Amino acid sequence: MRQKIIITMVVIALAALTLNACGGGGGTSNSEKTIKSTKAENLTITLASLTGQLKAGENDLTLSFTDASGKTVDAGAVSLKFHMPAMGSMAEMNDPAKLTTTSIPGRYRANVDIEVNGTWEAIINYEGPQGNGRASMTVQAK
Ligand SMILES: [Cu+2]
Repeated sequence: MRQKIIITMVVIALAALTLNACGGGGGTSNSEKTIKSTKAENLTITLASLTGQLKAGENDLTLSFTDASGKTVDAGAVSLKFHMPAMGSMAEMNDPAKLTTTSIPGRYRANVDIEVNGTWEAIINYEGPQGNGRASMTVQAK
């Protein structure tokens, strides 16, 4: 079991080196950890950050679109917002992320100010070369 973990880490490290060699940086951090990912049509949408977590306050995240082969693909116009439904006396909350493209098509920087810790629904919309789609995933801010 332990050996398997070590092998996995070596594979990740090699993958990171490979990405570094041909990706050219530019908004990519190879040490980013997945917060959550989901499928939309034939795409996998992944939300990541350095810590692998979402927290109350300002967050710098990466939103990536990959195809079935794992290749990052341009999704065109993309939006991301975090939604929390009304709870008791607390009104619903919507925290939109500011998205910027990176040097890698299909990988976006997402900056968002999360109002409170708790359960959020990350809602992603995209419109472009991969068609139009919508996906959502539940994310804990803590
Ligand atoms: Cu709430």
